[in-house]
Amino acid sequence: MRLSLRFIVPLVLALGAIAYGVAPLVDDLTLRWFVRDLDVRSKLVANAVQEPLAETMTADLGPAARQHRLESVLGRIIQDERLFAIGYCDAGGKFAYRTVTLPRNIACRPPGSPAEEAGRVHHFSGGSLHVATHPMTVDGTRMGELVIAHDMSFIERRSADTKKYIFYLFTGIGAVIALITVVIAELSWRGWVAGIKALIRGQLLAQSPEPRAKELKPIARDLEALVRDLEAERRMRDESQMTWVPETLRTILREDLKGDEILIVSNREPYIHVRQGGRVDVLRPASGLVTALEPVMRACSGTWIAHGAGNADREVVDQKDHVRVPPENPSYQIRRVWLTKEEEAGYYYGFANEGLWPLCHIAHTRPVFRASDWEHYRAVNKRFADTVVSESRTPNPIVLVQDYHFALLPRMIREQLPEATIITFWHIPWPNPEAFGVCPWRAELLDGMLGSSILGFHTQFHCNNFFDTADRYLEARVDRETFTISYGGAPTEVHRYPISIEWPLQGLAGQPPVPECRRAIREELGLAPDVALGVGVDRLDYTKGILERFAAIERFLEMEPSWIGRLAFVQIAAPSRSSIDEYQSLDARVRSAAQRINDRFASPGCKPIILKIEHHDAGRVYTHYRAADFCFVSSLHDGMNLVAKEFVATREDERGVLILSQFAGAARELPEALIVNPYDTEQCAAAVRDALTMAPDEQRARMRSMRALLQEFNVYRWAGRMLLDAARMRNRRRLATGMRLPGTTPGAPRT
Ligand code: GDG
Repeated sequence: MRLSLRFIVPLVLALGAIAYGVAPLVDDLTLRWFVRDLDVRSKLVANAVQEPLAETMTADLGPAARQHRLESVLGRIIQDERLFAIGYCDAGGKFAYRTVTLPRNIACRPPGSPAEEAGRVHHFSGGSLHVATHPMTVDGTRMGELVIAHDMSFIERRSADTKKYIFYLFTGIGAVIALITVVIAELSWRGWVAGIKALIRGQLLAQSPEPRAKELKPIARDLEALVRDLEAERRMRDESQMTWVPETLRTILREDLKGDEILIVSNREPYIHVRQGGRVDVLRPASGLVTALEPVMRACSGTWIAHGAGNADREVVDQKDHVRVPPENPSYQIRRVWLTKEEEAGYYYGFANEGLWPLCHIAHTRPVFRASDWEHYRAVNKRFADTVVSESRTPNPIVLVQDYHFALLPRMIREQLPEATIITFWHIPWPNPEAFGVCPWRAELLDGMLGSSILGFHTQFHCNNFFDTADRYLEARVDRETFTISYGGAPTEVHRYPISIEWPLQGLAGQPPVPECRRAIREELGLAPDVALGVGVDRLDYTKGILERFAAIERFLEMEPSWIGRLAFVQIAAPSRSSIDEYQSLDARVRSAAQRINDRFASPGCKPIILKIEHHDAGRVYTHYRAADFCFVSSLHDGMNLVAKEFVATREDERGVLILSQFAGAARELPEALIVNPYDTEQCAAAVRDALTMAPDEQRARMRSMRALLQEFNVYRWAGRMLLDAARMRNRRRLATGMRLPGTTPGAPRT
């Protein structure tokens, strides 16, 4: 049905019903008014004839003369056009006179009948008459009764007219109301349709225009949620259908990003040149980040900007500090940024690693904030921002900023390249607002990070903490529904991108079979073939909970002395940030704890703790994973923890048990591990016992499930999801700048 008819038809029906109900009421009312009028009129007539009639009836006249006079008196009155008939009843109750028009069935009332107050209505085939009787008295003596009949046809005519007018009135009112309604409805409808269209387009283009009509606000909210859900669903479906290999990233770059320029900024470089003896070697630091992002770089021939930290780095760069890598097949370039010793001490060791690292990890190590470190941090961030700008060939590159070393960088880049798509990934946890709030430069850090287009954390928990922190310390609009924070007008999307490892692990290719690894490592460590082996692999860092892990092993051996001499735990601890006091102290404490436990529980040929504080190459690390019966990850706090994932990935035999701290991001993805609280020594010791006694079938079931997850969510998917989100943003921007939306401001959304 047409929109206007939808309003008119019910209106007409309602008005018709009202008119139908009102007409008889009005009719009845007017009839009563008229009857009352006729009563009064009859009384007037009766009063008017009272005197002549009394004279006639009392005069000394013969019957014929009296009759004649009576006719003359009453005949005059009957000339009134409304007065239809008249009669006079004598004292005996008989008509002494009646006009011929008085219907026969109207008779005189019996003598002595009480006087009538009002007339009666008589209905005849030809119409209705109002008949009133009035007693005629002379000197108080009742002589007879006057019967006066009024024609009521005029009332019926008027009643018909009234009905007609009521009909016209309602028709008129109906027409006017219908017209106004239809015009308003039509205008509102058009407004709503235009508003909804703008909303839909705004949503699809991430413009989120404020609906002009207030009544569209609830629709806008629902629509926003719907579009978001649909988009997330579609993304998830598309992502699951893709096979995540390096080639997939290349396809995304080619098809979704249309070959846009990509720059990566990280503190650590993907290749380090070091002079060893007389020759320059190229080292590739074992890092998940490099594994994930290198295929991106190789595919787009982009530029990776990093601190040139190798002692031969300067020797191999060109005049613009570029070096092409990978050495065997150069396909992208590193742009090295040089830092003085003071800058490195202030920016890297100082503010980043003595300030931000303990600030973001709840590991009960006090952060140290020095104004001089902060100055270096700011200056180095600025240097990197300027480098990004100078390296950028286009006004809108995609810049992938890595980690807590560069919190200020996004805003600094944004100021110089407002069109850039800046994706910042924060590899470490984000604490709650109270913990973060102790930083003297908290607002500056938040402001810097919110220069990003997209801000990524490993877990939703860290994203939520970031929302709370921004909400607490900035005048920002935090929208948890759309995962955006608007600060200074432009929104930053905050999303969860759990990092992962490559699948399958390339390093596995050269690995001997698991039984061979078990045999080789035990032999190497001087252990009997049947000694159970646990493994821990970490940078030597206080957040990794190495001391808590040792305490658990110690407690386990106290609880289960039968395992003394049958269990060894090998801890690989790569030296890290060793110029920082806290790390030196940790080194000493770890060594002494290992010594103490070994002193207590060592037996011939089996030390319970085998501590290897040195860097191992990746292959050696994997062999240890494969040789172990369990892997113990006891981080006090960890963004993700790749060791847990690597251990699972190396166990194609589907054996081995993972003990995993509940405070590592990985615990959210790997619930099949034995999840522990590293602060709870008893619980951790019990987990060691459970791991050592777990039936092979259970080990297999748990491993299989964890391996399936890692296969599906590998590191290429981690990088790919960020690139796809960048592509989605850029696409929206292109559409938005291509077609200006009604109701949107000319300030384009940030991408
Ligand atoms: C940060 C976050 C997040 C360790 N020792 C050696 C060695 N490793 C390798 C491991 C693993 C990597 O280092 C350590 O990665 P984690 O994830 O465990 O920890 P962080 O270094 O603290 O990394 C963390 C990560 O960023 C990624 O976002 O998961 O939460 O803190 O790959 O195998 N590798 C070699 N020799 C060693 O001695 N080759």
